[in-house]
Amino acid sequence: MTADPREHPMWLPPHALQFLRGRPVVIRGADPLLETIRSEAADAGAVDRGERVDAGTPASTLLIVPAADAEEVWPRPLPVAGLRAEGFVIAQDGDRTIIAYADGRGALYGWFQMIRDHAGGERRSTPARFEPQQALRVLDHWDNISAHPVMGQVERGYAGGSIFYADGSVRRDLGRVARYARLLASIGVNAVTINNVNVGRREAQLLTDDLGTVELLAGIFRPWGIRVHLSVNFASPLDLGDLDTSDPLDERVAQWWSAATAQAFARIPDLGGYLVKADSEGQPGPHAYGRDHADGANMLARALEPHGGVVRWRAFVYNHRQDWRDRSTDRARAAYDTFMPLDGRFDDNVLLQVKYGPIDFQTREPLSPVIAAMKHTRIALELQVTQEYTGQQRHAVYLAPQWSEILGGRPFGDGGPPVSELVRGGIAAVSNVGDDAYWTGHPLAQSNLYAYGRLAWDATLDARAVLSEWMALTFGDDEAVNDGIHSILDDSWATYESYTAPLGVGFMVTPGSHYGPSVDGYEYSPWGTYHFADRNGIGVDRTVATGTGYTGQYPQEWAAMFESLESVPDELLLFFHHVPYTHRLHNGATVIQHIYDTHFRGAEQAAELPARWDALRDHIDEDVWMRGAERFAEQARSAGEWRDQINTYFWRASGIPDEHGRTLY
Ligand code: GCV
Repeated sequence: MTADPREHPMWLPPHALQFLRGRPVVIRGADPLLETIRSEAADAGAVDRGERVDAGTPASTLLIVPAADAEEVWPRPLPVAGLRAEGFVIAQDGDRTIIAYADGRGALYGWFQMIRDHAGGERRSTPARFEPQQALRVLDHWDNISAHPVMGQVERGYAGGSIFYADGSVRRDLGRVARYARLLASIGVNAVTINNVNVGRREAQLLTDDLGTVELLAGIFRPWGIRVHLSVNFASPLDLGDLDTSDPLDERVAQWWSAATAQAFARIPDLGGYLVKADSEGQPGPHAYGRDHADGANMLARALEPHGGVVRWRAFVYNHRQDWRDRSTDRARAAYDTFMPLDGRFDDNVLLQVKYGPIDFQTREPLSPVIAAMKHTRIALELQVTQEYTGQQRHAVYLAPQWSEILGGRPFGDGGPPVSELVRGGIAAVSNVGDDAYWTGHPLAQSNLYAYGRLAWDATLDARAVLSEWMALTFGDDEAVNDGIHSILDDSWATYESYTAPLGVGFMVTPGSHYGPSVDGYEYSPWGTYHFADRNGIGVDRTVATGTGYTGQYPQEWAAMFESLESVPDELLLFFHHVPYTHRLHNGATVIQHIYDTHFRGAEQAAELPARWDALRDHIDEDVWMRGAERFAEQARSAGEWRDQINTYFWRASGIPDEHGRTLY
């Protein structure tokens, strides 16, 4: 399937389907997605046996049938009763395999599960039933059509230009998009947003003047069960239409959106809906007219409702023009303060899309309190696959352990539901893909894209097992690669955390680019203030007792845990408390010594990575290996930079030397 000579495959290269060569296959049903499976099967060299199953059907046949037919074609009962949308059951009996599906997507997902099973040596003598936990599993592309003067073409993109657009319009060759769509289907992603949430004029025109582009892209994603979503600009009726307002309560504005939406659905009947960043970081929104977010979101929701579309309205709203001298403003509080009063006012087809933490995709943040608080609102969780604050695909950081922790968190205490159940509006994430030869800059960053889809489908999957799956589907069955990459990636999130900002304090990055250390980079900026370090101590007092009161936004179990120094987890200490450098963590070390120890150790671990990668040289495609080698060298260098800047800063601030006498500058 690889057409572009510069492009290296991700997972599922042709040899991963080799085992299907000559295999008889029966595919039953009329759903258009079955055509996709038929052509996959043909490409793999399988032998199409039509739809009949009888005594002449070979023993080794692969059966792909609607769940209702399972009883007729399979000798034993299968657990198909009440199979939910997109679900499937797989079973094996000798050499025969069955995929009994609920609908076309279920069949497609079953097909890829069967390939995954084969790569991982999994046999299904006991039938296994699969259903997604979340109905919406979406990747948001922050792609601009024309490059933005500061942000480039893909905002926070670390893998080259957009795979959709070049030279100010949609690409002529969309072969890579088709290959991407297949990969996304293989991990269960069922929606893609094709333009940046910061919607420039040209990108806003996708809805008004350039539906052809949307139609073209939707046509490529459709055979893979993926619906296209559009980011829209709230001011479009004013900027692109002929109205003098975009007030959501003005009837003319509502009509403008209804008409634009009807026009879009006439051409793209399965359009998924709109994604909106409003009154956030300079994007327009309802506040300009004295209206609130529910007014804005519901107006769009009503335009979409007759067509079955949803509006994803982002909760990433805060004051980015704050005065650092004003100690009463706490960016962490903003989403809850803004949206909690609106709980219960959103229409059913509004999904409030909430970043996992209250700040902004940091390496370590507590869960956003909005997720547990807004009981009458459908929340969609937003993750970031692109590594804006986690090494920008120059550092190898496997993010699945972070996502597992987020999805498994229980804000109402150990007996309460996990986040994966509190979230009822789906899971979204910012994509990490671009037109880079290796798709994701760092070749190992492909594992994050893979893991995102898998965890969005089933949040209880084990992050390490998912990594093994990805490797089996990418590199085949090679123990050295499997062990070597596990040794690089398993603890990579913890390693990255240890040499960057300490103990949950966050944001010690270079302003603008967000790459590399800058302890005070944002400390005196209008975007928020993050560490309050002085000669005595460090951290943000977010307690109810003496601080900003942020801990009070959580359900009582977590509010109490975060409020008290006795129970706050070490890794979030400085997010919630301002403490002296001599404060002792639960692990026994003082804060200052912990900073020194983790930074020396983290940089040492990063320095070992090039050698671990070196050991895999003969096992991995030469070009891929070379790209990785470049990245590991940079990671080792950058980790040393972080170590020296952070340690030296806090040595100078505190005057407390390292107990082990290591070099500080
Ligand atoms: C798309 C962060 C990023 C911005 C991004 C924003 C968002 O602030 O730095 O580039 O804008 O998040 O999520 O809207």
